[in-house]
Amino acid sequence: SSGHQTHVALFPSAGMGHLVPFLRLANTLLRHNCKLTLITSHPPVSSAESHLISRFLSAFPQVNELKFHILPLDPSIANSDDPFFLQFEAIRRSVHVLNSPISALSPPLSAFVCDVTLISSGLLLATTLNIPIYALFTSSAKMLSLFAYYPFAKMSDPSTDFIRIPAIGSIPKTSLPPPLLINNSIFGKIFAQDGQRIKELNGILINAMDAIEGDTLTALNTGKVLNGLPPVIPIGPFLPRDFENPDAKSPIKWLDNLPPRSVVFASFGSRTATSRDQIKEIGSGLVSSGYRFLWVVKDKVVDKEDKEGLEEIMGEELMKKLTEKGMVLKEWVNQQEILGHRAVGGFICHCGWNSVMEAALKGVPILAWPQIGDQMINAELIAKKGLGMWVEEWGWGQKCLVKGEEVGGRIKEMMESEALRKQAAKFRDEAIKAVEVGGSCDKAIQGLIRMWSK
Ligand code: BUP
Repeated sequence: SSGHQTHVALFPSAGMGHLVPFLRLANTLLRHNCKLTLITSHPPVSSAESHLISRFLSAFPQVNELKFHILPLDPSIANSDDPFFLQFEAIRRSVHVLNSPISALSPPLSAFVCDVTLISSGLLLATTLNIPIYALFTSSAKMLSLFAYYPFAKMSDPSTDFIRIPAIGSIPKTSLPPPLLINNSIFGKIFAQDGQRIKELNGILINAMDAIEGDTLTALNTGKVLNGLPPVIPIGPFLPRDFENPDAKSPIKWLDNLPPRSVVFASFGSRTATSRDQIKEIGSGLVSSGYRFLWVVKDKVVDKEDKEGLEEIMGEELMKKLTEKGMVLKEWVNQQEILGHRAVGGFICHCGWNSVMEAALKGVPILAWPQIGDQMINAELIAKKGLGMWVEEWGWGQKCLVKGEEVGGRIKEMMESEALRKQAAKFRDEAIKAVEVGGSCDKAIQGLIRMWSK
């Protein structure tokens, strides 16, 4: 095929929420016979990232890994305690190191795809090589519209509590990623700097689909959000792939013996820790819901530091009640397989965008509980589209304490909602259509490769 000579470099940034979609895209490009160079930053923040990269590289030995050692970050600019944000910044500041290894690649690159937090860095590299450059946007199209419009938003205007994005609507400032409200935060600076340069890209790839965000995608692509944006190309839903399977013991056998839609799956994503007090309330909420549950607990932000046993975290009494009705785990699980299991009927989800799209692909309703970042914007979106419910009063999961009784009640509400179940099933059907041979996703990828191979 004409894709044979197409050589694409992929440059993800830190965190599983960024790495996972890059490797799923990589897998798709490999299926279309592209040659790939994967740029990996060392050392990575979490073990989850190192494990996934090794699994990917051993499944696809033909992929060229370009290992790149990040330079230590000057502590005076390290005004954040989020290890993933610090890594974003460290990668950005080390990127010149890549100039010569990238120019030396053979065959020469046909295209460069960088993370959304690496747009300035990617532009620097791609411009010297004179090749097309794309960003992979790792969140929703709604979030992309904020990213594009942000440099023009009057953030500091005290007379309004909203940001009004043309053709999209108003987003309350309290729903924005919290670092955007803090002066000089790393995240805010990246957002402003890279947002401004978005027009210099050849295109933006996004794990989105028309069935969920058609209105926003159209607004972005017709200049209604901002004039002069490059094409926004929806290539979602990304398909989870076999190489992602962890070696850890699988809860699937446990699920196999349970009735359809009888289990609640609870997970709060890969990059936040739940406070001890909130863990206990969630535990009692799950027990009081009356449903069976599968719960992935994260007690530390970075997995390498997450060492304490469940018994110690929960206390003996709660642990006993939990194990009577459910399964509680502290290790990385195969989320896609769990969501796809017939026994799972609902998902308490932090609304990281990958997880939202996985739930849509499997037709599982969501009880949204945003923790940080873009997650509240995503939560609002899925509540509006009927893929899930969102209890606005709960606020940011990292800031409030929600009582167990309340959690239990909302779980019941989600599990019993016929409307949510129907709507989620509708999205699943649309998602399946999009990824079929000849579907929207397939066509978009083929179009890109054709363009790159010219
Ligand atoms: Br935790 C966990 N197993 O145990 P998101 C996550 N995942 O497969 P994030 C597992 O990691 P941000 C686990 O399926 C998804 O593909 C999950 O990405 C998978 O959220 C990915 O959902 C996590 O986008 O942060 O990483 O918490 O909001 O920054 O994307």
